[in-house]
Amino acid sequence: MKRLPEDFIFGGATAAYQAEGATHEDGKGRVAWDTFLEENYWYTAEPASDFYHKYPLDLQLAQEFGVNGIRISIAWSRIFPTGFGEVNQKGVDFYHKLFAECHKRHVEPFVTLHHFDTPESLHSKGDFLNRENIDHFVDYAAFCFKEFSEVNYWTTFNEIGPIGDGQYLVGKFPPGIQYDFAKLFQSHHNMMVAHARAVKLFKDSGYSGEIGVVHALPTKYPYNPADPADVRAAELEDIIHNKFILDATYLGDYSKKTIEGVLHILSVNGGKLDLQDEDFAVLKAAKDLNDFLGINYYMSDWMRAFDGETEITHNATGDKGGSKYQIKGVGRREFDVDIPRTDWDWLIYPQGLYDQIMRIKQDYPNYKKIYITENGLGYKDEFVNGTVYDDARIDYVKQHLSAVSDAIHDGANVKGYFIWSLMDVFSWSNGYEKRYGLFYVDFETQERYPKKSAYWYRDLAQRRVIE
Ligand code: BGP
Repeated sequence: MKRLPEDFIFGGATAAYQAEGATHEDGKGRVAWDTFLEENYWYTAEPASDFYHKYPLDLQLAQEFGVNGIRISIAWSRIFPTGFGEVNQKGVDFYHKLFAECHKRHVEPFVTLHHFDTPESLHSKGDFLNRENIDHFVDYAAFCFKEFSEVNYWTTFNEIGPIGDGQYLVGKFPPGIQYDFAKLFQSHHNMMVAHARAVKLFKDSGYSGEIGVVHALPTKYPYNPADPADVRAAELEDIIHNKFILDATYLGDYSKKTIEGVLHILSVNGGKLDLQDEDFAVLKAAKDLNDFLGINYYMSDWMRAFDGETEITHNATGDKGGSKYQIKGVGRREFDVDIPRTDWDWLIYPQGLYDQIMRIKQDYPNYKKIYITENGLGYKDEFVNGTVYDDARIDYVKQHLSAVSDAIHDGANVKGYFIWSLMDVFSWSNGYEKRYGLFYVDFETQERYPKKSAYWYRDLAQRRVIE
């Protein structure tokens, strides 16, 4: 039996674009995803979970089921429809009402400024590859810090890593570019500079509350730990997805090992980076100011050395075995390992969460606090008798919370856990069939139904005991 700390947050996570719907309502500006989904996928962000209208019900359910924290993101294009300039008051009013409802229900809002949804007008000019975007983001952040003084926990970005990965490596996010490592690292870098500038501004302005960043941190292991080539493959893959952005966050610089790995990847795959001296001054000024790190953790990967041609196939449909990931001079993911995996080929490995938390503690001792800001099981839920008997999800969460509890026991400062997701939402590149919620959403009627996991989570939040 393991017990979680008294002040632990048992949260649920959402994101504006995946939950709100109402993409054309009350003056919201377009985002790049609107067009990208229309052109490339079989679904759109309508109706999503209609959180724009249903949020009072979702927060009521959260309160009733013991959920005392919620991750919410602000849609940048509801506040500034074209990314900057004139403010859309209706968007501002919506978020004031939403945060008031959170407080009324004693569900603490953890608010993210950017969760994949750059306004289309800015995205089409290069998104964060264009340094002007950094200024626009910081202006938008400054507006929000001042306007929404009722928010106590701010996150600048959700998952800088997967944005670079989705936009420029796998190509499953707009603008759908593949295998471009220079763009990937440049996007990581420029977004980290934007993060650092926003954090510095928040602290210099003397706002109360806390600020941090949410990184997705999939743990990377060598397929054969005794083979130095596999060890190297895991290291390089870790640099791409984790170490580069962690170094920027907590060192304000890239370690020798990191930069050497990046240069190797670029020498094999082509491309050059634009890293300016003043960027490092900005990163350094913010490196000790992060109040917390949010970790999104779903899976680990096992890497083998690989020198053939780069090829990545994204499994969007949940047909197990449909994934391929091999990068020249980096490595390839081995899916045929003795580890359970989801229908979307995500390898379920709770120990990876423990290892990742302990890695932060050891390699970046200036971290102050960690929240697990996303973790959960994507599943083709079966709706029977007005509910879902999602024992697999309960088991998944239990195992990961157990790993969190072990990390706390071993000295890591972890203060909360947000299940992805509070209610069902749609998945960016997998659609409405991949569900994660504690509450089942009938996307036609927008009715909510507590799943078995919701009752289990309520009991867990009450007793704080993992059995
Ligand atoms: C994270 C995102 C979330 C959510 C989650 C599940 O990367 O922050 O927005 O989508 O992953 O991923 P997916 O929807 O691809 O299954």
